[in-house]
Parts: sequence; C-alpha cells; structure tokens
Amino acid sequence: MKLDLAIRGGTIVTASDMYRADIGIAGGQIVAIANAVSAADQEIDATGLYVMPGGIDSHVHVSQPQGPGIILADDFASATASAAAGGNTCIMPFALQQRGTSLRQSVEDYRRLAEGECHIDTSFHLIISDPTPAVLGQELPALVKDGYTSFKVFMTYDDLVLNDRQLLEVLEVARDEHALVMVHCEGYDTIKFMTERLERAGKTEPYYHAVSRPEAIEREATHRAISHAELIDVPMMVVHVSGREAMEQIRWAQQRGLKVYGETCPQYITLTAEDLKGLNMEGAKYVCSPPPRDTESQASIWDGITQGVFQTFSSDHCPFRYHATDGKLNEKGRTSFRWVPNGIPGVETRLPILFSEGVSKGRITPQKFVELSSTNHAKMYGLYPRKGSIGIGFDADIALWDPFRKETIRQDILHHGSDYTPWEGFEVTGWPVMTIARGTVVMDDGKIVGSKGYGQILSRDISDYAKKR
Ligand code: DUC
Ligand code: ZN
Ligand code: ZN
Repeated sequence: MKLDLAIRGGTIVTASDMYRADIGIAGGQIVAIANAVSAADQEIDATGLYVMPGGIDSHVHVSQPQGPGIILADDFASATASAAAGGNTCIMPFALQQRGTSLRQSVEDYRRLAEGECHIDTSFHLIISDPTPAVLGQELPALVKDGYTSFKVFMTYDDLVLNDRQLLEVLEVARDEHALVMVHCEGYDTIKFMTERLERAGKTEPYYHAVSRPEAIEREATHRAISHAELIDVPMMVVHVSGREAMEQIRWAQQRGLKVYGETCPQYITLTAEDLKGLNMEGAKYVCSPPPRDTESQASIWDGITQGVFQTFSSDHCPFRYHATDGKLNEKGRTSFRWVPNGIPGVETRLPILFSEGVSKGRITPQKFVELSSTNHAKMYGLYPRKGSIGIGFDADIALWDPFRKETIRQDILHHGSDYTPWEGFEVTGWPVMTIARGTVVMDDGKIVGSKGYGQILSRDISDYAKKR
C-alpha cells in the first residue's frame, strides 16, 4: 500500500510498550509498524524523539456559558489550536444544559459553535443542571444512543447544583443507559456557610476562595457521591481531585470493589493555595475549584497517580482573561472572591507539566505518561480502539516529543485565548515538537500549521468502564 506519511527512527511509546520502529500512515490511519516501512509521500525523521499517542484531554471547558457578564476566553478555534500546540489530538468539552432549557437543544446549539472551527477532533460530554422528567426519561437516553455517552453533574454552584435526590436520579439513568457520570464533588451548603462567615469577617481577597472550600468539604462530597453510586450500583468518575482526603475516599471505594474512578490535574501537583495570595488581585489568576492545596497534598496526588487510584490526568482547562471586566477582574470580583470566576487555562501546558514533573523527574515511566494522558481517556469515554494508542487501525493521532528539550512556560509562547498562564516561568524538561492528527501535521515546532474545520466532532461508544459490576 502506498503510504501518505512515514515516521522514521523514533521510539514508539504506548501504555504498555516502548520500542524503536517506523510508522506508516495511509488514509489518516496507522497501517504499518515495522523496522522499516516503505517510502511515503511525506517523510518525517523522528530520530531521538518519542512517538506517542496524541494527548486526549477529557476535561476542558470551551465556549461554555458563564454567569452574567463573564465569558470564557477560548472558543473552539483557539482551544483546539492551543490543545494541538500542547501535543493533543482530541479534546472533550462540555455541552451545558442551562436550567429551564432542553438538553437536546443545548447540545445542538453547542455543536453549531464547534462546526467548522476545530483544529483537532472534539467530542462532547453533557452537563445536566435541570434533570426534569423529560430530560431523564427521554432526552438523556436518546442522547446516549446518539453517542453522548458521558455527563457531568455538580454538587455545588447556584446555577448547577443537584440535590441528592436529583443526583440519584441521574445516576439511575446512567446505569440503565451505560453512560459514565463525572461528578464535581464539593458541598454546596458548606461552601455557602464558609463564604458567608469569611465575607462577614472582611476576608474577601482571592486567597479566601481556598479557605472557603477546604479539603473536608471536597472529602465529604466525594464520600456522598460514592455512596450514591454504590446505592444505585453504577460506575462513577470523580473529577479534578485536589488532595489526599478525596483521593483516599476513591481508594477506599476501589478497595471495596466499586467502579469508582479518579481524575486529577496539573494544578494539584504544581500549585498551592499560597499562589492565591498574590498582591492586589494577582491571586485571582489561580482561583479554580477545587482550589490547589499544599505540598503534602501534591505528594498525596502523586501517590494516587503511581498507585493507580487515578485513571486520567486532565487539564480542567477553564480559561478566563485576567485583565478583563468579563474575566478575573470583573467589578464584583474585586469585592469578594465569591465573584471571581472559577477556572484556569491549561490545555496547552497539561502534557509538558506531566511529562516534566512525572517522566523527567523519574516519578512515572513514559508508558504511564501515555496511559494517563491518552489511553485511559479513550478507554474511559468510549473512543478506544479508535484513539488512544499506536497500533494498526488506530487513527494516526500522534505527538512527537523531545524528551530532553528544556523550555520555560511563558504566556507569549502559548496559543490559548487567556492573557496569562498560571505557570509563567515554570521550567520543564520534555516538549511536544510535532502534533499529527489523523495523519495530518497540525503543529510543527510550536506553529499551528493545520486548519480550522479539519477537526471532526465525534460521537462515542459505550465504555466498558461505564458498565456496572
Ligand atoms: N469545575 C470544573 O470542572 N471546571 C471549572 C470550574 C469548576 O468548578
Ligand atoms: Zn468541576
Ligand atoms: Zn472542569
């Protein structure tokens, strides 16, 4: 077969293997892996590089409606360009149902925003904020059958929170339809209580965001969500785990044989609550939920990663502009942390941070990096064996990494829509130098060379991880 593309001389890394071989690509798929593949129309020399599955970031927020006057800094074009620059070939943002609206309509509206805009493949989770009988009885089952096989629910936020009964009802539909529920585990009433006490005491700076939602609040909600999942007998994913307390709840559930999964993020291995203490409003740049904790928590998160408590490492990319009245420095945000939008940019920096802190510092193997950054995302959310590995028949979604290249993360080398990065000045060893999406080079040495509209919007299969015990 005539090859469109050959990648020669690199070291292929998968979740289970690491070996020297060439890769042959035709029609956007991997068709050959051999000591030497035949000549191709386009030849890439990967000598000295790791050839890894493109990153899949299964937790990003793009063009998602926020509160009044606040907007996310990334649309589909900028988010997918930024993702590609960071070595990713697929992202999974959330189609949000706003209360009082139809879930189906929300998904269709969201899809329209993405069509023709994406540089790399994209697939939507759903966020359910209003589980009416119509949503539970008709819309959700139909959407799962259409390939929207995962949804997120929140245990906090005025506009999103579900009460325990609603959580149980959503979990029940997930069990019956074999969809996977992602849960934001922080308690609504406890955060509200803490926020009011802090505000009354005049403690309103960004730092108090972290004080208002301590680990106990995350741990309690995690335990409650796990208990609900056990009661309904359904698998569940606890997203963006910040420290030891919630991690231990997940481990406890796993040791009891429950299909409870965990996700963590770069902010929880590199940032701490101290970062929220910047002068004036600088700390707002680090406000996200759950908040970063402390260095002991970071060590616990590494325990969770190396011991297999966490299956996925995602960015939770949720970018706002800092110098913007529709972002971090909105008028109300200056009066209290309560109004500082929650979220930080990270889709482009997720993989260099994990590679550098994990592989380069000897905490994890390159294979574990692939598992955490790509393979498990594909398996967890129904994209495997189409994506998530390097093998015959997989989409040719590949990132070439220079494992020894040193870089300093700076806003001016990034492609996201935000006007800052929480990792300004952060030094990394290991850098993605080329991203290939379905056989097409979309990023070459930091330059976006693909085009908007190349990325497809994917439906997903039911995942084995979502099937009950
Ligand atoms: N939860 C997320 O998953 N992302 C941003 C904000 C939040 O609370
Ligand atoms: Zn969340
Ligand atoms: Zn998120």
